[in-house]
Amino acid sequence: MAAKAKTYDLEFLKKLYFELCYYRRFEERVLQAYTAQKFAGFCHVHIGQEALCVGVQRALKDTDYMISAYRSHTQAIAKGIPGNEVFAELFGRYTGCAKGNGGSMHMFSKDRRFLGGHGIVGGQVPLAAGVGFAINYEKKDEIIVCYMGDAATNQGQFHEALNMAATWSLPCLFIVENNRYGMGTDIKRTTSVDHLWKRALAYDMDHGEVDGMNVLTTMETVTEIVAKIRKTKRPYFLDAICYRYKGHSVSDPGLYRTKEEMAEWLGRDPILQLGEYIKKQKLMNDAELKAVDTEAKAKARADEEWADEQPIPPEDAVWRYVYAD
Ligand SMILES: Cc1ncc(C[n+]2csc(CCOP(=O)(O)OP(=O)(O)O)c2C)c(N)n1
Ligand SMILES: [Mg+2]
Repeated sequence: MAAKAKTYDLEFLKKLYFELCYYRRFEERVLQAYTAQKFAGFCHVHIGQEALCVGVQRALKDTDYMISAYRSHTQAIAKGIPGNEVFAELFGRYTGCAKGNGGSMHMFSKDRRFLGGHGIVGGQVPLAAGVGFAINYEKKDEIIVCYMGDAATNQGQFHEALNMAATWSLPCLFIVENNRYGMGTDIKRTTSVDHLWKRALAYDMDHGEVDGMNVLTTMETVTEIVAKIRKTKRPYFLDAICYRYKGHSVSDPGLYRTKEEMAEWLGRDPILQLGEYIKKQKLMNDAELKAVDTEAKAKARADEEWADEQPIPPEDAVWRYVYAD
């Protein structure tokens, strides 16, 4: 782990470690539940990319907004939607965060300011610019974080939205979760630039790159960026380097990746890295780290068990929420 000047106390590091483990264990249960046909539709997990969602959330206020793509179960939890309501949403239950209407790709909470869960690649990017416009219009101090995948940066609407965000100086933090693949396609085959932050140059937008596998580096970098956005009201484009350990979706066996590549990235596992850092600081030992993980596993299990008991929506609910109230 990058040795930063800052030091963190045990309680804080333990919380970060718990969150990383919880998101991992949560998603493992999601995969098992899908395989056991407890729910249908698409299912994209975030396993391997947890450091980003933990690190970014630490830099935000509850009043900030977040919007994302379809790989967003754990981002929704990080933004404050309880894990049991995310699980219930996966199962299409009435107490799910979107009343069972959304499912895996469409987590949503107006109260928690998590504005989806979007299945159209890049579809959330202009929406984020719109929210940024509204924040400015209402003269608020909030920002919006807009996550997207690397492939989304080849979408037309991405470029239109970045242009407007830069032109109108909107308080948007665009974060590319650069896991280097769009479904099974290596970005080298589809993308003209070697570093995705270069996309921002075309719009004269502030930009940077971060090791998105390292939770402390991510948290520190994003905290600085968010402070800058609040101060300057200018948008920022962050290329966050990361890797997903599972297939694009549950139906993808991932045959386009080599064992060597996978092994290299497994060596950078965010949970492993933070654990090593904590041990090096002599704050916890292996057994204590394992106890945190066990607690995380139990929480993920309780979320699913709660969701199992929840009611399905009543029949007339199918007619509700078709149009906004
Ligand atoms: C406009 C559009 N085109 C194609 C698809 C099909 N599709 C779904 S996910 C995906 C790849 C996206 O990859 P990336 O943006 O890198 O996100 P990741 O899955 O790696 O998180 C594609 C092409 C879609 N959902 N929307
Ligand atoms: Mg990708």
